[in-house]
Amino acid sequence: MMRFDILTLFPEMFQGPLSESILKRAQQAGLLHIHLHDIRDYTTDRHRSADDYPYGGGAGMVLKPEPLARCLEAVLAEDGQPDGERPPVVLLTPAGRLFTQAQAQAWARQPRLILICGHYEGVDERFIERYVSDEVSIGDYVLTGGELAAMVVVDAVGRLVPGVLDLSSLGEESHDGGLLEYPQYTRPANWRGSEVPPVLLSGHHAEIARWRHEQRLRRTLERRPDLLKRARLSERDREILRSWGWQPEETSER
Ligand code: 6GU
Repeated sequence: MMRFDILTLFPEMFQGPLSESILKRAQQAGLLHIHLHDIRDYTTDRHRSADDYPYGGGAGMVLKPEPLARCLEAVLAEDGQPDGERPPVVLLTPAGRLFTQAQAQAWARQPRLILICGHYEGVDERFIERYVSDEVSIGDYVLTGGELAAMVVVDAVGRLVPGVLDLSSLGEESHDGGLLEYPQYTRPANWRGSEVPPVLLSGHHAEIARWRHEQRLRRTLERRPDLLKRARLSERDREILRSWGWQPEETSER
């Protein structure tokens, strides 16, 4: 079981994605609990303003620290963790460290995760210093706010919580072992003139496994050569990759 608390100015944005398919079933089964909190409910002025102009000037608006702090303190009090055990408090921001599968695996072992959706030009740094344990980005592009990124994190972490997926689908997946996944085919064997690779119809399990592994190496080399630096590669893998023109870099930090 895992609890997610999401602090946002736009809680309605989450209704669709979290109410479909696997995340819906996992919530119905009590495996995932997702609580949405509207930051604006924790403002105290009559205009309910959650943002203000940046000191020093510049474009856009900055999220004020006090409504965020009041919201987070209320959320933390909702489900008292054992003394001193703070759940990770994650700010979604394009200025964060890149969110990875390894980070998803680490967070999936936690009982609770708090996600704060950044907005506008940013969040008052004093709030971040006082409360935020991790600032993450989901990739090198800019979104209008942290909401879509928070949904990505809930999906990537939630599916790793025991029981959410049938175990079979967790076996090999893209990025597992540091390589991209092999291509998949289903019936018909001839689709509009395109054949399924014959080895997959051969029934030779060892040959199929070898072919799939080579496909993973080839795809990773072509699409994500950066991943090869950290992938778990056998000496035979390195040989194959070198035969395709791969140049392993100097012995690197790992
Ligand atoms: Cl976490 N937030 C925003 N606004 N843009 C992003 C992002 C997050 N990650 C990638 N782009």
